[in-house]
Amino acid sequence: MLSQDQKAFYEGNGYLKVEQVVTPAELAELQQVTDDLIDTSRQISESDERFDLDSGHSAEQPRLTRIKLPHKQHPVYDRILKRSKVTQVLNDLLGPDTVLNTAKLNCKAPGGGAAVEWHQDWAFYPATNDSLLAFGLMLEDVTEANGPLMVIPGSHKGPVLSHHANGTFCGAINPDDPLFDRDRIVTLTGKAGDMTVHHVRLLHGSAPNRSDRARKILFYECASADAWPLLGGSSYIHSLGQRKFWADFQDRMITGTPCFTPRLEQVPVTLPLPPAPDNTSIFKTQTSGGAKSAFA
Ligand SMILES: O=C(O)CCC(=O)C(=O)O
Repeated sequence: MLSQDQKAFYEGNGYLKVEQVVTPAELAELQQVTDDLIDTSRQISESDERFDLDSGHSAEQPRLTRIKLPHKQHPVYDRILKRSKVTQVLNDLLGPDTVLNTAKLNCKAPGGGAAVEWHQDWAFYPATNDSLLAFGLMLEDVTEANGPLMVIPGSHKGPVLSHHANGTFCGAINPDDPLFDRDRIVTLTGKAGDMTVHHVRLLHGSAPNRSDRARKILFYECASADAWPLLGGSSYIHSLGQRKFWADFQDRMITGTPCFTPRLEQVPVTLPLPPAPDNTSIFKTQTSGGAKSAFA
């Protein structure tokens, strides 16, 4: 699926955009299922295990920051990861044995949908090696105005910056950190059906949605099967007992064979502890953990 040039680009820059990775029929199905789920959220007035609500959410006007664990809410999200061109991109970048750590559908509601402060995913979920990446499949067109993902090319090869504020894990870097080089920011816009890939150590963030159109990106956080998590910032997998973990793990294998002898690499790790007062999502971690905003 990917050319040698695309693989080399990912290796050097830590990110990649793959155009039209899903077929029009797959995209239409994903959009329909997502719209139906958003419709269901009209029935609730507080965030729950399925939805994170944005301020201003109401039955008349549903506003979500996130659909949680979409692959557990409808099989189409699981199928796209396990049996589509997305799967081929994954194998091209991580090899034959791959596992899903988690998935989320970040919806930035029109007119203010929350920013995601600059961070490296690695700070949330360090592992025995850093063969991990996140896909961002665009379910709507993403423009400069509706809160696109922004990245710092090559930062996956640099240091892991502090994601603590006042001694607490706040899930974001300090925008005044001298190692944060705003001049090198690249913005990843695209059409519905395009997909971004970012390495687990790449610095990235996204601005609020300043447009009148929703921004819906389906994120899959994937790993090589030999990269075992040390501690996830807030992932449900760490609260499962061994038997439930095992059953869940079988569902999370994407391709190939599980690996029970983790590859241990010399990687920089700071555990995401102590946790922020509310660590139920990245938005809550950053807000309640006292992260300084780069977008204020
Ligand atoms: O939704 C976004 O723009 C970025 C999301 C992200 O980086 C994350 O959830 O880790």
